[in-house]
Amino acid sequence: MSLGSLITMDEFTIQETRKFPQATGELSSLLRDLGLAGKIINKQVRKAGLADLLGKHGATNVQGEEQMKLDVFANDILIRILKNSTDCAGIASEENDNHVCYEDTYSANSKYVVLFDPLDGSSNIDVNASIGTIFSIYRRVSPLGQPCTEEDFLQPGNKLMAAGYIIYGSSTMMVYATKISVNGFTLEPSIGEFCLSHPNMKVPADGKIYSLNQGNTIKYSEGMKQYLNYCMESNKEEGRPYGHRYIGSMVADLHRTLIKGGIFIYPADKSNANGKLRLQYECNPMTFIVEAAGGKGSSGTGNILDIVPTELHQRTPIFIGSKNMVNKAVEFVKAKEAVS
Ligand code: AHM
Ligand code: MG
Repeated sequence: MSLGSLITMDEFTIQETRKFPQATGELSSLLRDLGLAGKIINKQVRKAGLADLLGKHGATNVQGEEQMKLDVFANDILIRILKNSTDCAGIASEENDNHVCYEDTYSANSKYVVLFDPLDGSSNIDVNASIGTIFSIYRRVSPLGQPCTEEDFLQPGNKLMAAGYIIYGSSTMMVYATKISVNGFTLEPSIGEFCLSHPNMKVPADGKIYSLNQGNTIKYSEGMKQYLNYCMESNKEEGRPYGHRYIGSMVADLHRTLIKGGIFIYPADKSNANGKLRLQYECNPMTFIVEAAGGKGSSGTGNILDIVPTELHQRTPIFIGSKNMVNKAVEFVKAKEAVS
């Protein structure tokens, strides 16, 4: 494709917004700000090995996890860019204990709040594997003109206005979803713009890949163990045994799932009743994206998007990806729970 025929993410978003006469353009400009943060983070990720950006930062975050230098850099950039944005009332980050309210007049009058995991999959940073930034955008419920409140950030996923991710992989891509579609944009480095490369993304209803940390099997429930056996069992007609792929970076594992189909699971286990992944920073935005693309996300007991959060950093088990595969996995888990 020649440079002249590319559609930039900004052009695309503005064209889409025009379909809704009541739209004010604030959401588009917020997406542009997030894209800008993604470009800056991308620049640092690409030269991390040369710029002394690999390795640990020396501190731990609110969840007791060690922060990497790039985690801290990405978090600072997002907080700063969204503060300068005229369309964001405040943020909540996986790396911060509490939400942050921007108290200047522009921000206090902004109707959106943004939540993010600045650099997901950070254990992959030092080994040069794909990592990503995950974001979600809610319309605030607190009154305009005043600082935002924690309530704005504790909304269920079914209230999301938009969600997306930026993946720093073999190329850099930004994928974002609104309720009506999911579109992917690849960063064209020569012009520094995300350009439409994956229009109207759809998750196939079935897939042939299961993705989870199989090393944890000993801690899984009986239902989960039986589902794993099902995945590994031979059944020519159903295309089993399925292939197993696990990068250990949710963004990367789900980007593959979005394109090729399959299932990604981070279940509850004997040591973690709610699994590992965070509802507000990882599971809600990813489920919103996958559902807008025709797939499904479940906690094993219900839809992820229907969970009403009670705290910012809460966790949930997740089964997400191709609809039929998610239904099957949840069937196994539920059936076993019913008899035990
Ligand atoms: P992080 O937000 O601290 O990077 O942790 C989240 C990551 C996910 O990207 C990934 O799916 C999961 O942790 C991998 O965990 P595990 O190493 O237990 O398999
Ligand atoms: Mg994460």
